[in-house]
Amino acid sequence: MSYLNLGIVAHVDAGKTSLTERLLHHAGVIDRLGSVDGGDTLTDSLALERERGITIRASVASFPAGDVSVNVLDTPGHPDFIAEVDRSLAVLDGAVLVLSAVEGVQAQTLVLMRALQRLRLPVIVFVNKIDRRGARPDAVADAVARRLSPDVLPVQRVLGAGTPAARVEPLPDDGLRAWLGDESRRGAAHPVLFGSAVTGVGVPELAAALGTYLPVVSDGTHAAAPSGVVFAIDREDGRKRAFVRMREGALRVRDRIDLGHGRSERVTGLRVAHRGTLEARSTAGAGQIAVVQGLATARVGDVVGPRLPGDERASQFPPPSYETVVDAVPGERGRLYAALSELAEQDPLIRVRRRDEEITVSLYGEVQREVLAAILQREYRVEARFGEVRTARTERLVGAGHAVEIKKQNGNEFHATIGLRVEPGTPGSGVTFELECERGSMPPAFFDATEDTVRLELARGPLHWPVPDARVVMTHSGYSPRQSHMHQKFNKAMSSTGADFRGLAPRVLAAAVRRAGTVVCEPVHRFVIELPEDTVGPVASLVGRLGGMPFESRASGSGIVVMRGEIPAASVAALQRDLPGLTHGEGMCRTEHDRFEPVRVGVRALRGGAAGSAAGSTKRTCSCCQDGGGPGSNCMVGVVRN
Ligand SMILES: Nc1nc2c(ncn2[C@@H]2O[C@H](COP(=O)(O)OP(=O)(O)OP(=O)(O)O)[C@@H](O)[C@H]2O)c(=O)[nH]1
Ligand SMILES: [Mg+2]
Repeated sequence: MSYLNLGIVAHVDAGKTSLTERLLHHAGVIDRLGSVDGGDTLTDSLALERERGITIRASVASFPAGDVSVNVLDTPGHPDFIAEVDRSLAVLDGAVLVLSAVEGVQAQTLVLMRALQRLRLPVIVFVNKIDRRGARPDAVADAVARRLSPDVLPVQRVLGAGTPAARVEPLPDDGLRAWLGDESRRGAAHPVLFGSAVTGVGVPELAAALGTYLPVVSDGTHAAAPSGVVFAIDREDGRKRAFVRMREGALRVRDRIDLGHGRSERVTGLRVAHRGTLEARSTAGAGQIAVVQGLATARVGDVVGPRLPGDERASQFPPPSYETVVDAVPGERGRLYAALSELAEQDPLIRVRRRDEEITVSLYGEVQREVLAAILQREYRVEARFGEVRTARTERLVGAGHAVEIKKQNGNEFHATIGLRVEPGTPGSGVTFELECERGSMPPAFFDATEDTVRLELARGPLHWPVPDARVVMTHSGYSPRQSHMHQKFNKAMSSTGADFRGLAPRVLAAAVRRAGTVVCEPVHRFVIELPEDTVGPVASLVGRLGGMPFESRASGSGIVVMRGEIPAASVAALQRDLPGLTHGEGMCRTEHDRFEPVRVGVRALRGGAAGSAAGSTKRTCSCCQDGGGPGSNCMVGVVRN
């Protein structure tokens, strides 16, 4: 058997779910054609998706196309749910990039095409909605060639565009078709097809094109050890399920599999996507999507069994730039935290932090927040109250700092000696913990207690934002061995316990961090704006007013200018809001997280240079920070120094 794992990707509302429904109907997998507007498609199955008419979770269905079994992943188009697309991209053999023949190339179309190109994934471009009034299939095909990739070739033309009678006709094969097949299967060129997910025109042709222009995987030998990648986690009746794209070998019920990091689990149930449903099977082979039960510790991104080249891949999209505080009625906070942690397990790009009574979640935007609130209420029966969405800031160490406390000296009431030196870590390096003292000088449990506490405490720096990157070195250690008075039991008052190290470490760390000093950083986005030539001046001054900086504006022909630059993430919403008014509705902007940069006081101007940060240039002492600062205060920047 041959398989094709196919992603349907596009800007929001281009028609991915409608097209998926059509493909399933055409293949005879569903008898009755559902519609997004009627809220009864197969792949938008969540109640929330049906009510809102948008896709929130990627979902899998399977249909036959010739002798190929296609697993289709219908993905969300709204940028707040980009993490779903990211996870799907990890397991695809090819994609259909859908455009609307009316709206043409849109912001998310460009973002997605770039990610597909980086991954060298074969792509068929499908120009949908040719029946809708205002459809301009030829102009859209030109825009695809100009803005997405010059290596595209339309293989059809459209007759009667913009009317319900619109139809497609194959272009004569001028000898290029065989070449296009080869190039397309290796991701180097892309055919352009047309159609309508509403009238069904062009859908049989698209189904037939899948096997021609996209590579298929044959399930090959079952002799190899089973190997695959976990790309999604969800729960069914409270039981965790892992979605695994099989790469090699065959996975069987009752197999014990290695998930890495010393985790070994037994498969207790197995299903595969088969036609419109998930069907119980005893094995799943290469190319199939297996829904596996029993993997209690599985996480998205885990490699099941032996690692193969390409299994480990970085996220194609930047982390969320926003966050919000979440609260529940007293007594429900524990349940709220448990629910959020479960949701974060399904979506690794959501980070949940808890300090004292405050729970914070990171987010891509407002729509994601609304959806999260609805999921908490319906699936977990927790009434969550969300604060305002604000940019997720971080603290960066400015220099090195050192602090030591010796047991039972100078007011140290703990049976523990801890010395810690902190130094700035390179952005993105995370927290590292090293020992400069002898590992054998103390029971390992006390080192572990110190390290765990350090990591926990760095989740909130002195200005209350997380310190994501730091090198922490333990320079001093000491403990009181187990002892007791004659004929008495172990005496806690005389001997060290883990609690002594957990109690002392926050104090030593805080002193070291205070000496090092921290600066508050905010996410900065890179932007690309396409706009009419006569609107460059007003748009450049809008960008400046919002604290951003245009770096270059380049004419790209036909009166369109491409402006590049950077802007604080906090201003992106205002830029998106004001752009249409300044550009006769024609301006199009996409932004992408670039880096964290120290927040400026007063003038929110960024440096004129390219990427890179200059923490040193923004060092200021701010009295309000020393009083606490952080979220909720008016403070924009703070360096706390002893
Ligand atoms: N006229 C016309 N309307 C279409 C066509 N395809 C989809 N639509 C309509 O466009 C709207 C969005 O369709 P969806 O299929 O939900 O689009 P989507 O890309 O899945 O949207 P998200 O998943 O939310 O990103 C619905 O109202 C559809 O009925 C088409 O070919 N022609
Ligand atoms: Mg959809």
